[in-house]
Amino acid sequence: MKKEIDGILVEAVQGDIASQTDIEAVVNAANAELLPGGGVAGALHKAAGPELADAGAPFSPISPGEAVITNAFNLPNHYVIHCLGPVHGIDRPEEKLLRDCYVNALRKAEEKEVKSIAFPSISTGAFGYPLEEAVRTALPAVRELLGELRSVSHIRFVLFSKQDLTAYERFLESEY
Ligand code: AR6
Repeated sequence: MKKEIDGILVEAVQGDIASQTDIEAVVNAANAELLPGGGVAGALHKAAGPELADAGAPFSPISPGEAVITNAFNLPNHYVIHCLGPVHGIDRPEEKLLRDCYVNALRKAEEKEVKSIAFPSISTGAFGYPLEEAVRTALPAVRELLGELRSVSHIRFVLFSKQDLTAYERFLESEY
């Protein structure tokens, strides 16, 4: 589904974050070392090639809530914005740390004058954050920044499963 808010296109789709050919910056649900892993990080590093880990090395390790930006190498995008989400039940305060990921990723995108950005559902895989709770943090965090964005005019949430997409769509329809 798509919505236009404050002149910004906000959409949620089901898909693979490594295949967003029309998007300038993709967000990685990274590990602290900015190395290949499973899930989103695995898919992005595999598609980008080994240069992505080399580009992340000078920033490593990053802290929960932090975002750093690198080139995207063989991905069909210009940039990867690497965010370390909180591990559910361990990194606290987890809601703030998850929120920081989205806010800091958008700030990095604005610094590079990025026009379009795609987010995966940070922390809701290996890091165990319940999807419904993550939706109620991620979507308001982005919503509150929309009015401040000068460069970003297209925000896409890329969900791996139909069930996750439905949760995003419900929130976008009723609360946005
Ligand atoms: N495209 C879009 N979404 C995906 C993809 C994909 N290719 N693959 C998985 N998802 P996760 P986290 C969904 O585990 O919880 C890594 O090993 C997945 O179903 O990628 O932040 C890193 O190295 C889930 O809904 O990220 C870290 O150690 C969501 O993306 C750790 O996992 C996030 O799942 C980060 O864990």
